[in-house]
Amino acid sequence: MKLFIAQKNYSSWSMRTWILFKAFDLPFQEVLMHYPNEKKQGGVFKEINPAGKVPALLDDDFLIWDTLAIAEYLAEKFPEKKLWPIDFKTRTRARCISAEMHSGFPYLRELCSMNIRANFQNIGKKIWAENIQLHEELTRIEKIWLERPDVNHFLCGDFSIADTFYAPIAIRIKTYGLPVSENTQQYIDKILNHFAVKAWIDDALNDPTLVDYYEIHTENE
Ligand SMILES: N[C@@H](CCC(=O)N[C@@H](CS)C(=O)NCC(=O)O)C(=O)O
Repeated sequence: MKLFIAQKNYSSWSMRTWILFKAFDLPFQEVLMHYPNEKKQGGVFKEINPAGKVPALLDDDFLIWDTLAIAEYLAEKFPEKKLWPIDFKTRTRARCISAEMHSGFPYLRELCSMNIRANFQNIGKKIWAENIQLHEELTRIEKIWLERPDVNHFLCGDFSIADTFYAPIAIRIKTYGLPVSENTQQYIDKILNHFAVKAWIDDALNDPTLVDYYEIHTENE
């Protein structure tokens, strides 16, 4: 299977799928695409996916696009790996919170775009002070994380697809220095220390390529 992703420093949707492959030791070949130098509307990766987005997965000649659909495809293709929790209701909850991430939190996504190499503490304070909607979204995320079975567990017990959906949020909270509870910080530490997440972060830190429009905050720090 070929997994098409974009630069690891910036591409949070690519990250979700990539760490899923790594965490569950699924076989894949990574194909790194590059964001164009200028921001364009309408999906820039049309040569690999008619929807123009990454991640996209090619299994022989069968294309699967969109993070949630890829996660479901992998869960069905490798049932023995248990990518979703085994228990029916826990699995349903994992699907609910993954879907909520997939379709929600527009302010956090827009205002605090992922940039793993960066340290945007100052700009983060400004963004936090000026955007009440961000407070509401972070409160909701903290509630989801607080509801994990135990402080030492992942979101639905063992590491699952749900954790891959929230891993880039942990990175954003760190990069922008967003204020969170001790319990939230414990989840952030746990997810950022997962071997698959660490592997992605290491690759991002070692990638020198810059995408100017994702570095917009750098000028203001
Ligand atoms: N709903 C899609 C979103 C994917 C997405 O927005 N990917 C970004 C990279 S993180 C992308 O391809 N951006 C390029 C563009 O929109 O032109 C998914 O879940 O996979």
